[in-house]
Amino acid sequence: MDTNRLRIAVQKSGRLAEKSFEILKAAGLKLRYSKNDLYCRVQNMDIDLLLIRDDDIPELVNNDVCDLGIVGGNVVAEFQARADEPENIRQVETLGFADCRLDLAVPKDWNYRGPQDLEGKVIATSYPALTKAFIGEHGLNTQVVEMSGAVELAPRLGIADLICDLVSTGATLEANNLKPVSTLYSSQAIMIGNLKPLNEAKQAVFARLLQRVRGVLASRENKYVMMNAPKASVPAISALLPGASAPTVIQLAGREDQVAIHAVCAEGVFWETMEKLRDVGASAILVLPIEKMMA
Ligand code: PRT
Ligand code: ZN
Repeated sequence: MDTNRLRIAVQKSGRLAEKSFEILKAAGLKLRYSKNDLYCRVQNMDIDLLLIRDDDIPELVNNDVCDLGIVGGNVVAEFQARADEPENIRQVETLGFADCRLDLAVPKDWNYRGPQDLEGKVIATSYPALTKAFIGEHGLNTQVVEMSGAVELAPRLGIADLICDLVSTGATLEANNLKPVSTLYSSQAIMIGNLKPLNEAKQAVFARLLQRVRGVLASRENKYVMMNAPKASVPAISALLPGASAPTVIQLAGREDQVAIHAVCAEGVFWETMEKLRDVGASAILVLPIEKMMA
């Protein structure tokens, strides 16, 4: 094991895998791997990827086998809620994909009024530690049955009265005649790291990687906006540009009263915004994606 190469744990296949690779590739990592590989050596940086099941990622970062991991916040929260001893994990960055919620869901015909209604009931879940923490907080006498999958079937099979499961669109609950009543945890993919300081070589690679990952995330959120306008409209236009700091104003050649305005907008630029810009005098409005950003 090369102690100077940064090791990152990534889900091998599943809901996180593709987007995790996408971010790393966008950060400039040259990756070559095949479906059966458990390990991927990055060709142009001192980084190795370990391709594994998402459930194993917190533990591998916690015990220092990997320096970093990309995993759902829900899996990390469950790991932390389960741990008997303090763990060595920290969140490095939120990555803005794989959004979901860990919800309590009950049969649709329940008239759920609050946690007190869970007294004496049975909850099926793949997240027993987070579920028990919720029960503990509310001082309830409620039983938890751990299931590794198909949790949504539990009420129908008579295994449990209700469930605590991940929800994104809500279609699975709907299909099983269940409704969400309470959110225990709001999740997205996160990058985690070990608390122990890295050696000098790894720290340098980590700093570079993190700056690039942040640049990738920022470039996704930001748009480059350009337009022409009469000089007098500049204040009104600046006020309309969402999340933009001072725009660049350039004199148009041969047009005394006309300028070009360029700005990086930190929020979405919608058709409504473009229509308002046009109403205050802007023309030839362009909204462009940004490929890379570095502060
Ligand atoms: O094989 P491995 O163990 O690595 O993968 P896995 O099967 O355990 O996990 P995977 O790939 O399914 O999910 C990985 C991570 O994706 C989760 O830990 C979450 O952080 C995130 N994620 C985002 C989701 C969902 N959305 C999601 N909808 N994980 C699971 N679901 C399931 C949910 O359990 C339920 O069965 O999808 C169903 C609900 O979806 P909707 O759209 O019908 O509400
Ligand atoms: Zn898993």
